[in-house]
Amino acid sequence: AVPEFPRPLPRFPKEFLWGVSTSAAQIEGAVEEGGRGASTWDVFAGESGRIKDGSDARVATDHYHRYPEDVRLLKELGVGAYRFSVAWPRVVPDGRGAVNAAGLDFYDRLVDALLAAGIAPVPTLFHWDTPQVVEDGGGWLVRETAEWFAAYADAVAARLGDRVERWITLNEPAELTLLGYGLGQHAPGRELLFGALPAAHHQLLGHGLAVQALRARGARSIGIANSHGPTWAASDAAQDRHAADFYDRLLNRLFAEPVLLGRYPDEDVAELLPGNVDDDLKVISQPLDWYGINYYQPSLVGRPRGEATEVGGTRIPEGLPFAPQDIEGYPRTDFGWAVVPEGLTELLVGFRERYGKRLPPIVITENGCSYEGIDDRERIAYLDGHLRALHAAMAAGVDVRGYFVWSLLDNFEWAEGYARRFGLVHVDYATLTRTPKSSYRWFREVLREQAGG
Ligand code: GBH
Repeated sequence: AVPEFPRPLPRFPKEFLWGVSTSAAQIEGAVEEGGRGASTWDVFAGESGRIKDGSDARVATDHYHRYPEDVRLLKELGVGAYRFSVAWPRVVPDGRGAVNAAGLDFYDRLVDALLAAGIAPVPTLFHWDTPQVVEDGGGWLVRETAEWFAAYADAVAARLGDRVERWITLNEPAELTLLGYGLGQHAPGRELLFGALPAAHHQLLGHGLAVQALRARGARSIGIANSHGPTWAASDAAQDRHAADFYDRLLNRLFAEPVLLGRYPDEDVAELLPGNVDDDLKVISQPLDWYGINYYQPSLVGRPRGEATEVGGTRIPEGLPFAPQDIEGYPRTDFGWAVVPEGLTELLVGFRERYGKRLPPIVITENGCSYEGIDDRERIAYLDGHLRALHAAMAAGVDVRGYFVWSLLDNFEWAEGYARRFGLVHVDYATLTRTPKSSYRWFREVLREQAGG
């Protein structure tokens, strides 16, 4: 039976792009097949104590072998687009140099299967799975990595560019910088605190160089997927507002402004960056066709408390100039993240106010939640609320062209392992059986309704 709608959603524009998202390291498995090289996540998950449930992503959902079934699930669902990521270590196992044709063959088959199902492929070129050899050479802390990334982007575009229309360069460079290089809770497990900032700059430079490589191959629709959320100060006190402003500059504006405005948000941060960044900012700020936003929840931030804290699964050490706090007074997902749909309206309206004409059309490239169970009414409520909030932003004049649910499938949720389930489709990890959840049937109805007259 189709779960009931709380009430019908408002109508979105006819040409609005509806989709779902995944990423390679979280679903593919088959880490030693088809000539794939090791990624930082293979190595990181192999170290004891890194992944909370002791798991790794060697098999994950086995999408590498089961992609025909997953494409059938997408087709049944009725999405117009599917956002997946291409694994750099599958395509260029040594990070630079020789292209592995067998690795590209996999994405070639996937793209053809999607097109045959009437679904637009939307590849992301980098969703955190750096080739380990690149990491061994300094990873995103060094400039060369941006250049190698662009060479890899060129190889992917050369192979898929005749069939792929829309491209995404990076996924959430903020998270890789903070969690991977700053706090060590994601691969590559470095704990450099503010010493992580060169990784932000080099990812952004990699984005700009990849845009150039894609353009040279004729790409006409390119975006980035940045994570953003409104930042709320814990109180009106100056110290809390100052801390929240710092957090906002570090996690939102540091990644939006180089791309949209061609500058870093402030001098303090620019001083921590390598060398003279002015020429790089010209590369980073090349015009995009659209700007992707991954939205999960706002951040509530106050002054430092002189002790480590844990928020939403992230351990924040003491000594930082801010302290994120739990948001009270809203429902929570089973990850502990507050459910705040109106935060999405606030975010989008705020983006338009701040960036005005410099802001290209927006696509919500991820939005979703973690809940247990196959009859997942909470996920329906979450998505329903966020789609209404998105519509409200559009009604207020924000130009939004698409919306992608994270995620099609339950998958490897990074440091959480398999404990957090974000899928519209349940995966039984013992048998790899896929079972559509109530939210899948609900979303299918939404898509039908939106497509109908
Ligand atoms: C995305 O990251 C990833 O792109 C995707 O791979 C992942 O599976 C998915 O989301 C679900 O996690 O204010 O301290 O509570 C999401 C990154 C993590 C960004 C939580 C906001 C809030 C930190 N988000 N974070 S806190």
